[in-house]
Amino acid sequence: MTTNQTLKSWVDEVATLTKPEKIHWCDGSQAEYDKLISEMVADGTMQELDQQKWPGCYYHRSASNDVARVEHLTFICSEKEEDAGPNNNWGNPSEWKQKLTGLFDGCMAGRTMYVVPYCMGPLSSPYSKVGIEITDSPYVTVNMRVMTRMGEGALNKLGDSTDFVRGLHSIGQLDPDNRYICHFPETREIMSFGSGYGGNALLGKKCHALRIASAQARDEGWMAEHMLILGLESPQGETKYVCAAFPSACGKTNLAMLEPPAEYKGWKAWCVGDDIAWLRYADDGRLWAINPESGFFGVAPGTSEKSNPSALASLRKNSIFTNTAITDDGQPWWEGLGEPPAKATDWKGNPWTPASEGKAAHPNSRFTAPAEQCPVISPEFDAADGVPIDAFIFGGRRARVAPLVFQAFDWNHGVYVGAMAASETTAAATGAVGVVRRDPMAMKPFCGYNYGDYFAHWLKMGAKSEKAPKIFHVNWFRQDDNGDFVWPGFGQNMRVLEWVLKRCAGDAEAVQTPIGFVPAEGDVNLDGSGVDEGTMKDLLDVDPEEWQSELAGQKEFLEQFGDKMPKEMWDQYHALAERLSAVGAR
Ligand code: OXD
Ligand code: MN
Repeated sequence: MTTNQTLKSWVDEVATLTKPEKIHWCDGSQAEYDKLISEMVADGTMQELDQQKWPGCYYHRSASNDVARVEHLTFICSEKEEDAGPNNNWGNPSEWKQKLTGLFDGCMAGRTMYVVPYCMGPLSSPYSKVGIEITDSPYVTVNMRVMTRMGEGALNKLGDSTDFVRGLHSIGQLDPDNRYICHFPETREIMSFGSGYGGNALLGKKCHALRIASAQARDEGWMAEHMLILGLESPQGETKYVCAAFPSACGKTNLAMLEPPAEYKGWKAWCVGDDIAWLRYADDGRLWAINPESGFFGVAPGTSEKSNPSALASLRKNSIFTNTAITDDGQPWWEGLGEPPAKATDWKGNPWTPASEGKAAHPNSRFTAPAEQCPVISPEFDAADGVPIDAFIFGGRRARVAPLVFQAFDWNHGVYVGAMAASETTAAATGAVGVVRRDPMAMKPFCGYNYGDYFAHWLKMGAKSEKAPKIFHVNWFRQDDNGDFVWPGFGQNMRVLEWVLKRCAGDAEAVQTPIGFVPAEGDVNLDGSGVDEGTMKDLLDVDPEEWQSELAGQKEFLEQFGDKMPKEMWDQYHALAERLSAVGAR
C-alpha cells in the first residue's frame, strides 16, 4: 500500500506492541466501508435501520459509561508543564508514554488492527495535514471515513514524507478507570485508550485538528480554531464568509446551516464547516479558512425540521446514529425530532415508551453524516485555498450582560473579547443560576497549549495584516425578567449577520459603548422579525454595573496565567475598566 518506510516501521512497532490477530490497511473505498458495516451488523456492533426510509444508515449503541468526551482524563503531555498551562491537565511525556505502553501491550490480541490514513482538509489543499490513526475499532474506522478524507488519497498525499500525526487508539476494555486521552504536541502524537466515543476516539477531530493542530499552528504561523465557517451570498451574487466560535450548546451547527428568513429574498447561506476552521494568510493579505473535516458529528437531540432542516436533510442517508433511540420499525429517534414513537428502545437498550421516565436518546447522542449531503454545503467546501474570512464572531449563552451584538474596537480588543467569552449555566442544568464559565475562543477543552501563549499567538496573527478579519461578539440568549428569550434566534440571526457584514464593508453605523460598538437605531433590519426597536434597544443595552462585576471575573481569569498572560491583554483589561468607570453607575 505504501513505500513510506517511516510509516511502515511505525505500524510494525505498534503491531509488535499491541499483538493484533490481523492488520488491515484501509483504502477508504465504498466496498471496504460496506464490508466493515456488514461485519459489525453480523456481530451486533451495528444495527441496520429501515433501508427504505433510511438508506445506508446504521445504528450503534456505545457502552453506557462511554458517551462523551472526558476532559478530566484528557492530557497535554508537553516537556514543560508551563507549556500546557492551567487550562489543561498536564502529563509528563515519558511517564505517560510508559504508562500507556503498558496498557497498549497486547491490547489488540484477537482483534483486527486497522491502519487508517486520513487527510484533514481537501486532498488538493497545500494546507491540509495527513494523520495516521491505528485503531482496533471498526466503528471508529467507518466514522473516520465519513469525517475525514480517509484511505488511499491520504496515503498518496503523504508519499514518503515523515510529516504525519501518529494517533494510536484502542478501546481496551472500555474501562473508565483505564481511559486516557493523551496528546504529545511536540512530537505530534496522540495515544487514546479505553474509549470508543467520538471526540476521544475519532482522533482526526478534536485530538488532531484542534489540540495537536493548535500547537502546530502556533509553531508554523497559522490558526486551528473551534469555529464554524459560513458563507452569505447576497442577491447580487457576492459571497462573504464569517467564522464563529461558540461553546457547546450555543447553536454552532444551527448557525452554520442558517436559513435566511423569508424577508431576505435572494440571499443564500452556505455551510463550509460546522465545527473546526484552519486559517492562514494568503498573498492577498487576507485570512483564508478551510474546514479540515468532511462530515458532521452532530448532537442529535433538538435537531428537527424546524430547528435545522439542512442538518436533517444531511443525515437522511449514509449516516451513523450513536446512542439515539431506535423505534420498533427501525428508525432513529431523539427528543425534539417530532412526535415520540409509541414504542422504542432507548440509548441504553431498554424498552421505552412516551410514559417512560428517562430520555429515549442520550442528550449527547450523535449523527455522523457526510458533509456533501448537506443541501446548503458551500460550492467552496473542497476548495484548495478555502474561503476568505471577513469577520470572526465569538459568542456565549448569557441571560444578561452581553448585548445581542457588539463589535470590538480593533484586533487586540477583539482578542480580549474572544478570550473573555463565557457561557452561563441555568438553574435547570446545574442548580446554580448564572455561574459564568469562561471558554476563551470556545477552545477551553481543545487548546493544546498554554492559553497565555495562545492569546500571544492571536495577537501576533492580527499584527501580520491590515486586512485581518473584524471581530464581533454575539449573544442570542438574552432573557427578559420572566426568563424568556428576547431574540427569536435561528434564521433571524441573519439580521445580525447582515449588520456584521455591513460593518466589515464600512456600510453601517454604530454607537460606541464602553465594551465596543453596537448597532445604531434602525441599523439592524427588523422588518418581519416580530422584534420592535424598543426591544432592540433592550437587547443592545450595556449595563455598567453588570459589567463591573463581569470585569472582576475577567481579572480573576487573567491572573491564573501569571507571566504567560501577554501584557496586551492586561492593557485591554485596564482600558475596559477605565471606559466603564468613565460612564459611572446609572
Ligand atoms: C463536538 C464538541 O463534538 O465540541 O463538536 O464537543
Ligand atoms: Mn465542537
